[in-house]
This record gives sequence, C-alpha cells and structure tokens, in this order.
Amino acid sequence: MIADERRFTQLKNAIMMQEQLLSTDQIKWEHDARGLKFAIVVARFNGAITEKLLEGAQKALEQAGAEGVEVFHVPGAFELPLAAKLLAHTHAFDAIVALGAVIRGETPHFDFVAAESARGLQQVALETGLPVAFGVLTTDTVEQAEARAGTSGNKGFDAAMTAIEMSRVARVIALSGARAART
Ligand code: INI
Repeated sequence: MIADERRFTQLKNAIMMQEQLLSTDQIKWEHDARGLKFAIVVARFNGAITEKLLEGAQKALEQAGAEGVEVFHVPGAFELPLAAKLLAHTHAFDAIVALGAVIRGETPHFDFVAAESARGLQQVALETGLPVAFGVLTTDTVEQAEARAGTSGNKGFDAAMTAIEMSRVARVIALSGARAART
C-alpha cells in the first residue's frame, strides 16, 4: 500500500513535470535536472583522478539544477556495484553516477576490477530499474586517465549528463505507461 502510494506520487510528479516542460520550449528537457535527486558513488583508489571526475559530475548536476546530490565514497571500483545497489534500494534517488579509475599498470588485477565494476553496475541498473551512469575510466596509463578527467573533457561530467537524461527517459516511460494504462 505504501509502495503504491509512493508510485502514485512519483507518477503524479512526473506528469506535472512533463506538462511544465512541454509548456516551455526554452528548456532542453533531457538535461534539465530540476526536481531530480542524484547519488554519486566514487572510488578512493586513484583518488587524484577520481576526485576530478567527482568535480566534473558535481558541476554538471549543479548547472542542470539538480534538486539534490549526495556523495558516497568506497575503497575501489570493485566496490562501486554494491554501493550502487544499496543506494538503489533506498528509493531516494532518480539515478546514480558511479565514478572510478582503473589503470592497467603491470598487473592482471586490472582486468578483474574493470570487468566486474562494469558488469556489476549494469546488473544493478537492470535489476533495480534505476539508471546507473558508468563513469569509470579504464585506461592503460595515468596520463590517459588524467586526460579524461580534466576541465575540458571530463568523464565524470559526461556520466552525470547521462544520468540526467536517463532519469528523464525513465520518467517519460513511466508517464507513457500510466497514460496507456488509462486508455
Ligand atoms: N581499484 C580501482 O578503483 N582502480 C584500480 O586501478 C585498481 N587496481 O588496479 O588495483 C583497484 N583495485 C582495488 C579494487 O577496486 C578493490 O578495492 C580491492 O580489490 C578490494 O576489494
């Protein structure tokens, strides 16, 4: 019953927001984050890089007018999926932005960490239905990672934009489903 009420409120808000957006052609709606809440989960491993990804993601969400942004740190990229799953189960966010930097270096550890991080994050998105943006760099060198975490060209920024767009897609799909069910 409580879940039904929450669903109803979500749909009502989605309809109101959609109508608001349709009434103004000024807004590039897919990257308007007003009324949306985001969780950013960020790995501390390779922190000099991941903190720059975090800055990029925060900048994108702030510029887009996000209603709320909460940041959670985990040890490494391998831990991102579990944190994302726990966050999804709170039902408090419209999308999750996952940030990390996996750098190949000399060890085969890279392949396991990179693959499990990507697989796990996609699994969370598919199992929970909550958008999870993949902002995890997988590079051969630190220099390549730095180049993707700069002020011009920042994969954290890009991942946040994807999270906004997918939140919108999820709302529009819910809205379309609700309308189709009524007719
Ligand atoms: N974690 C990363 O985020 N990036 C890496 O490059 C990395 N490498 O190369 O080892 C890494 N390893 C730690 C891993 O994410 C886990 O924290 C650790 O294995 C404990 O579960």
